Amino acid sequence: MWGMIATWRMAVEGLTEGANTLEKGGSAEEAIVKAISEVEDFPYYKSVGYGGLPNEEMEVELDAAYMNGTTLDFGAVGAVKDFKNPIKIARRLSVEKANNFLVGVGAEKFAHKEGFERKTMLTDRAKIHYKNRVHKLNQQENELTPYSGHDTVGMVALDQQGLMTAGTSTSGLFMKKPGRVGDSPVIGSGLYVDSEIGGATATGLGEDLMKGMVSYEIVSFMREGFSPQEACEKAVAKLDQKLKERRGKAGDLSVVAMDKKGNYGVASNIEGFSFAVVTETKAPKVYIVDKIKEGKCHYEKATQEWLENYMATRTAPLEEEWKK
Ligand code: SD4
Repeated sequence: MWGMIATWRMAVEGLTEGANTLEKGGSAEEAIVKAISEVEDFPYYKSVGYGGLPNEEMEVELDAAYMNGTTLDFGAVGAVKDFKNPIKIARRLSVEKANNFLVGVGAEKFAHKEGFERKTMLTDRAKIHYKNRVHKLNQQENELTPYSGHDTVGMVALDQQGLMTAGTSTSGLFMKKPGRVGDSPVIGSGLYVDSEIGGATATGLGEDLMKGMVSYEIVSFMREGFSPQEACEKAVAKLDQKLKERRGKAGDLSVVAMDKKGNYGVASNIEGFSFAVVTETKAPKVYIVDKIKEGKCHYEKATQEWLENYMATRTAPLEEEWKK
């Protein structure tokens, strides 16, 4: 059996590429790096790689992580500027004996020394998003939340040899403070994988996801014998409830998981979360997830209309509201 699951609709092209590798017997490591790089390179996805949304100072700072579920090696970068594929830097760091998680200037020095490709990651389109947001902020109080339809990519892959891997890549929260690092590169929170059990990855409000170390929690539930679907539902319901009880509200929490047999699961406390999945027996497809209700999360295949509308809105010309 082989398979791959990922957060959000935008992962499906990358996932399809990754599936080609897995189908031919390629490794889950190669598949995930290829799949996530593809998402990073696509300029219209607003929270990943090239075209990612900038921080408060209009700079794109990227977080990414990679984990090998057999050796438990991991590599991660935080707040990295102007490198084309942060996931590749994370993967490279995973083979170091120490210094596996580097941030800011340190991460950039490492990437430069290792010859990773540099690229200006701020696009004209992202600048318009930024200026429109500043304009709105000047008009009204606005809380820092994940961009609606936010797009952090998180993936879990299983190959024919039984290796499982997980990876994430994001520009984090739109308008974050310079130097802010979210949950995505934090092992246990943004992602976790153990080839003997399964893997999970999360997207949403990093500051809340980290309060529950949600990916590790899901893998722990799977270790106890819960299916990936039950494990995702339990982890999201538990954290959502805890946050509401103790803090009065819970941020966006969405997760996906796959076990070592290729069974998968998903849960979210928001409407409109989407995910993509492929297995040996199922072609790559996108599903739309309903908000968790009474501990259960339902999902349905995305309609053709939804898929077309998604791409049309992502690529539509942007209005420069700040000029009006
Ligand atoms: C973060 N979890 O940096 C990320 C944001 C995210 O889709 O998932 N956006 O907090």
